[in-house]
Order: sequence, then C-alpha cells, then structure tokens
Amino acid sequence: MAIHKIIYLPDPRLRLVSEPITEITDEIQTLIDDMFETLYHVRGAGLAAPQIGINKRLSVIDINNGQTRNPLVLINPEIIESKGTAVYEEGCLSVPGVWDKVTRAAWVKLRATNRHGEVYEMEGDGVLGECFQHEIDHLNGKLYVDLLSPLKRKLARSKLEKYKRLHDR
Ligand code: K2U
Ligand code: ZN
Repeated sequence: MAIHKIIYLPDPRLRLVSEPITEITDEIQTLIDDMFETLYHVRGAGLAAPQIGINKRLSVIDINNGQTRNPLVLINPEIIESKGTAVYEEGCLSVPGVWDKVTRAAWVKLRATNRHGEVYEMEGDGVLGECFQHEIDHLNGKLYVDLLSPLKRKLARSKLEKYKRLHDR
C-alpha cells in the first residue's frame, strides 16, 4: 500500500472531468487501498481520485472520525435524488487551511458501485450527504470554493497561498 501526495488548487488536474471506471481490475483494487491509506493518514473524511492526480470516477469516504472504521467505496457515483437545502461549514484537502459556509442539498440519494462490482444506493444527510456531494463535485472538476461569492473565493485563494508558503508547497 502507498500514501499518495494530495494536490492543491490551482493544479489543473483538479479541474478535469474524470473518466468512468469500466472494469474493477487489480490496479483499481490497489488504488482503493492506497486511497484509504492516504485518507486515514491525513485524517480526512473523504478523498476523490483526482485529488491524487488520477482522473477516474472513484472516491473513498469514512466519516467515522478515526473511531471505528466504516469505509465506503464510491465507483462511478451519481446523485439520483435530492431534497431541501442546508448550510454546511466545509473544508477540502486540496484547499487546505480554508473553511467556509456553503449551501448544498440537505438530503441526497446516491447510486454507486462498490469494490465488488455491486451497484448500491444510499441515502445521506448531515456530514454524509455533504461528503457525497463534495466528492462527486471533485469527479466533475468542481471544488467547494466555486460555491462561494467572488469576494470569499478571493479571500480563500489568499488564505491558501499563505498556507502553501508556511508549509513549503
Ligand atoms: O474531499 C476532500 O477534500 C475531503 C473532505 C471531505 C469532506 C467534505 C465535506 C464534508 C465532509 C467531508 C475533508 O475530509 S474535510 C475535513 C478535512 C479537511 C482538511 C484536513 C483534514 C480533514
Ligand atoms: Zn475536497
């Protein structure tokens, strides 16, 4: 297994629309294991393949905060239903050091494939629903800062530059 380097805004690879996965090969299984290892290493709640520079429609999620593990694999995920709106305080591993409020659907139903090739559906609200939406946005080349006002986006960009200078990235 391997821990991958997470890429940061404005890396253009974060802006690509990722390719669907057509076959769950050994290479994909290794990628899933590596993504979980990377996710637990950085103590994130979700990680999308484009965040490690791989433009495939794959995300891994574990919102259990380091307690009992509850790994969730999302291959070719899509939101098939959504309801209401809610305001969330959001951050992103590819925009480190920046948190802000964004408005998203309050409840979503997701359809995805797991690592065994089985299609499943899952409902989510709260952090899970937020995470589903955030991760699928990554697969479409979108970042949560796109949901901010132009002024807040400018502020986020300067906070990110400060973070990168401090962390030598
Ligand atoms: O995809 C990501 O960038 C990971 C996000 C996933 C997430 C987004 C919205 C709501 C819940 C989860 C991060 O896990 S957010 C938390 C975070 C941020 C920076 C460093 C560590 C953890
Ligand atoms: Zn993110």
